[in-house]
Amino acid sequence: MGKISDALTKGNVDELKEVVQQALDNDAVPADLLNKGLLPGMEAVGQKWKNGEMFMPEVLRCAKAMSGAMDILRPRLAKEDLGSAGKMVIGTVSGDLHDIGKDLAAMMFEGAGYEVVNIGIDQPNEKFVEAAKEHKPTLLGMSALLTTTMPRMGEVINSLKEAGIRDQMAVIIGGAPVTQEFAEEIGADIYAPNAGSAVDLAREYFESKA
Ligand code: B1M
Repeated sequence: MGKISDALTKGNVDELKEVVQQALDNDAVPADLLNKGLLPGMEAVGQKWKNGEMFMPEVLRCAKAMSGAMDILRPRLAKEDLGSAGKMVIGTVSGDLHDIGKDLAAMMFEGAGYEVVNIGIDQPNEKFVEAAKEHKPTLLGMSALLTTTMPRMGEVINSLKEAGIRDQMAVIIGGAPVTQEFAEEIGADIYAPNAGSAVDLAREYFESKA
């Protein structure tokens, strides 16, 4: 497990894939590789980032390595091993093409064990609602980088209410121009100032509701 965490925190995509494949070839339990190797590794990356000990290009490399390892592991994991932390639908709102922060947040959630459905950029309000109906997430995430597209977030929340499904999920929003005040104004449950803290904030939110 140490080798897996090491390769992950180094952001070494090929080494991590190789170590994970070797472990599987040696009959390691897939869920153990996830829970005892990859997830603690990704948690360490998140912490280092929050503490300013790691910079974004390194975090992106680690997240990419995590993603590559998950591609190998996913088909080997029993359904019940996945999504134990919850299910998330995430996208960038209509009119907005920025995806780096959104993808970073998606990878952090995937790294934390969420099953993530990333619906992409420039997604019309109704696509969020359709995806929420189809995937029944515990968490719906929206990203906006433009002051002109931020209002779409509130509109999506209103559409979720109209569809009668708003209470079935928590809504988390982020993006450079987004603020806590704005989140409260539009009735989002969680505002995440950065992708590193998003997972912890979601965890705290769900714990407060439990
Ligand atoms: Co654009 N852009 N851009 N841009 N762009 C900004 C956002 C801008 C601030 C630049 C500026 O003028 N200083 C400005 C917005 C001004 C405003 O509205 N206040 C701007 C503009 C104006 C535009 C265009 C209109 C430019 C033009 O064409 N005239 C145009 C709009 C296109 C459109 O969307 N319709 C445009 C286009 C582009 C590119 C396509 C060239 C490119 C995007 C490429 C891509 O995403 N694939 C781009 C880029 C790269 C930027 C900047 C330089 C960098 C954005 C970025 O990726 N940052 C940006 C200036 C800046 O922010 N310094 C700028 C890194 C990323 C990790 O940070 O996305 O903030 P960020 O995500 C953070 C947090 O916000 C948070 O976590 C992340 C990591 O901590 N977070 C979440 C984000 N989403 C989250 C979701 C969560 C949780 C946390 O949960 C759901």
